[in-house]
Amino acid sequence: MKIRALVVATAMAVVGAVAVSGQPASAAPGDTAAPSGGVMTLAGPGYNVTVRTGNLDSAGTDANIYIWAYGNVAVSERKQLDDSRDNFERNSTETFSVTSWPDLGRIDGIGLRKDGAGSEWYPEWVTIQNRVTGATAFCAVYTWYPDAAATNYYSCGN
Ligand SMILES: [Ca+2]
Ligand SMILES: [Ca+2]
Repeated sequence: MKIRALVVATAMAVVGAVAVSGQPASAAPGDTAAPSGGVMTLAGPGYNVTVRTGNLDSAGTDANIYIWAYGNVAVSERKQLDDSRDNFERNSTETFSVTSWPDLGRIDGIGLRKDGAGSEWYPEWVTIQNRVTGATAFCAVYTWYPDAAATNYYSCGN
C-alpha cells in the first residue's frame, strides 16, 4: 500500500507540474510509437539454433545449456537447449528448434551458459538461422567451459 500511495502521489505531482507550466500535455514526437514491449509479444519467425561440440577428450557434457541472443531489434529470452537426444556429446552437431523468441533482427551476439551439473564442455561454434528469411548468424565459441557453472558472451557475424 505504501508503494501504491507513492505512485499516486508522484502522478499527482506530475499533473500539477503540467498545470502550473501551462504547456499542453502533448506527446513528443516518437512517444506515440508502440512501446517496445509490445514487439516482444509478437510471434517470431522461428529459429534453428545449431551447436557444435568439439571432437576432443572430455568435450561432451550432460550439463544444462542455455542460450540467448542479442539482435538489433530485440534481445531474446534465455532458452534451454534440450531435446530427446543425449545432447552436447563429443563430436556432435545438433540443431534445436526455438519458436519462443520474437523477431530479433540481425543477431550480433549470444550469451551461452552451462550450469554446474555434468562435467566440462567444449563448444566450437553456434549458428542461429531465421527460418523465414534464412539469415544465419555464425558465432565462434571455441571455449572450454569448466565443471562449474559458467556464462560467456560471443559476437556473431552475419
Ligand atoms: Ca550429454
Ligand atoms: Ca536431451
